[in-house]
Amino acid sequence: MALLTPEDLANMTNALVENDRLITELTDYSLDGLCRKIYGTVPRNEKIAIIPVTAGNGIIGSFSESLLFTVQHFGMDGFITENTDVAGYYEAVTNGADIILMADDLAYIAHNLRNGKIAHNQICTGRIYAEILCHAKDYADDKDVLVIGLGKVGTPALETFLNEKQNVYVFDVDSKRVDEILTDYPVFKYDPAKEPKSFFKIFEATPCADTICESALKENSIVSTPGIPLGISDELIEKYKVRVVSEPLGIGTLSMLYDVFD
Ligand code: NAD
Ligand code: 2YG
Ligand code: MG
Repeated sequence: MALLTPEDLANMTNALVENDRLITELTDYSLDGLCRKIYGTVPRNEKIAIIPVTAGNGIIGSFSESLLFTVQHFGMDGFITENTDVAGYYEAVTNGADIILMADDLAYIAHNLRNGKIAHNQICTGRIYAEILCHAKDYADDKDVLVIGLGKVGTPALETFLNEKQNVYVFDVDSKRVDEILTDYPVFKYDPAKEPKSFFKIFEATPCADTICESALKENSIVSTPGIPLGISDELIEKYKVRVVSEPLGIGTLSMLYDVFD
């Protein structure tokens, strides 16, 4: 898995605020309002503990701080434990934490200690970035959506689109993965070389740049993408007046928290 770097998180606070503004413009829901709608949950003064984890490649500078910013920005009560790992877990629980946020190199989870619910970042990130497109008010009647990247984030996004009755077109550089997806889900293959098609709604979750080609775009397309780095060039954004929802950590984190709330 591609790991976040402190550079990815350098502008995270501004990006979260700016993306919340854009999501509200596109959907008429603020980010927390959209989470409330799709999960049917609300925060109830839970105390959220963020535990830094040293396993594997270790602490990522600004990771815990970015989670704390997200929690507090949306009016919730959070703290970063002074200790890391197991000692941090003990500190969190003995200090009354209701929800634990912690990540190693393989999994970033939210665990609600009161109701037992657990959430995984990849699933919740795919889901919220997909729901943003499903709720795009300008394109409520256009059901076609392109999904680029069919991995651990893209697959739950695809499932969300199908649940929301969208027509899903899929692309991945790994043709075996495309074949698996075509076998398992009622989706269409997107093949820009043989059959170009353009979309108002594009979801992207790959670790590569420039995955979104010009022929996939329409004037005023919306790209909703957790992928790092960004999959669309500045030139194409400008040329097609594309609105891009993209932020490295906070949107997915809020989605995880609403997934484990009551
Ligand atoms: P993954 O490795 O499980 O899946 C990535 C998929 O993209 C693979 O199927 C791969 O074959 C495909 N791919 C790679 N290059 C491609 C290309 N050029 N064109 C089309 N498909 C291509 O990874 P993942 O866990 O699904 O994560 C995807 C991206 O999302 C990563 O960049 C990850 O860092 C990022 N991510 C961001 C957030 C966030 O909050 N912004 C959260 C989780 C993951
Ligand atoms: O506690 C810490 O500082 C570290 N142990 C956190 C490690 C997180 C590793 N995971 C990633 O970098 C991501 N691919 C998942 C994070 C979700 C948002 N992109
Ligand atoms: Mg995010």
